[in-house]
Amino acid sequence: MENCIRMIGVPVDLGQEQRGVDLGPGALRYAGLSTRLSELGYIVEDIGNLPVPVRDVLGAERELRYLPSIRQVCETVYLAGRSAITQGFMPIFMGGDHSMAVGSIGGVTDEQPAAVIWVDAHGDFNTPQSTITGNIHGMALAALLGEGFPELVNVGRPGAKLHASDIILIGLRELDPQERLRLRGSGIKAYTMRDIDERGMAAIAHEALGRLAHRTRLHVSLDLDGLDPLEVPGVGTTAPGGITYREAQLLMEIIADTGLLRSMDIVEINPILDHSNRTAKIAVELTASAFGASIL
Ligand code: Z70
Ligand code: MN
Ligand code: MN
Ligand code: MN
Repeated sequence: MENCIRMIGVPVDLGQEQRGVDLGPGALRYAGLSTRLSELGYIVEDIGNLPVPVRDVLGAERELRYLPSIRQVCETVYLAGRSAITQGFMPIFMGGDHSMAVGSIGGVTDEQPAAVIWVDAHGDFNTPQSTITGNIHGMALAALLGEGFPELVNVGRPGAKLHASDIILIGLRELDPQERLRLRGSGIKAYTMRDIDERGMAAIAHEALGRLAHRTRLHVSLDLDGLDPLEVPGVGTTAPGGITYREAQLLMEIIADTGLLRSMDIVEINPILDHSNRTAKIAVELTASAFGASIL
């Protein structure tokens, strides 16, 4: 059972403004995610896409930033994540924007806690008070720590789903002013691009995993905008100066070595802004490495 992966599509684009991230699950399927993981020896089950309302029919929710629908999607994702774990599967949640992580990380921690490595250019640590854009994908991590909209904080079960010590951010380079202050006061360990440049990804990956050693299960939340947009152009919010493909590969390989990876999010892929599905192809390779693919 250690050997079974369940792919779960979450075509949600309600957490941000750019059109196209709802096409992420299809892009990952076309890029061969299932085949690539099967080749590694996993039994892979794709359960298709979870029901997500299309924003074009949600006019009335626009002013609410689609909070009611995002909450409903996250409840559904939560149940799917919890079921996958209790049935012995390792779920891979294919986004969609990062708002869905409120459900996925909530669901996979329903029975047992997990540590999270959150790869992102952004902190996603805004609250309704600190946000500039109002976009809920920029609030996902805060909600998981119990801060912000109660509708998100209480998805699946009441209250925070993670402790600050359970999370490591890697790839950070763009924070809103209030978000920055919040993150500095949070106790969350974040490795910025400066840290990666100065110390190298290998040192950071090993140190990060050491800091998470109090947990026996690991979840990777991979926002593709953590990578450099020169290599990964198909994301909604591009931030220059990101993690290289090679650095990301190394991080995933070092994560795989722990044998602790049990679940993963792949989010923010925007095939409309991409070139020949390159971003999804890179995401497939990174996922394969996280699940144990090695060169030799
Ligand atoms: C900004 C906001 C964000 C992802 C962009 C950006 C947030 N801090 N998150 N892309 N995944 O709108 O709150
Ligand atoms: Mn994000
Ligand atoms: Mn991001
Ligand atoms: Mn983004």
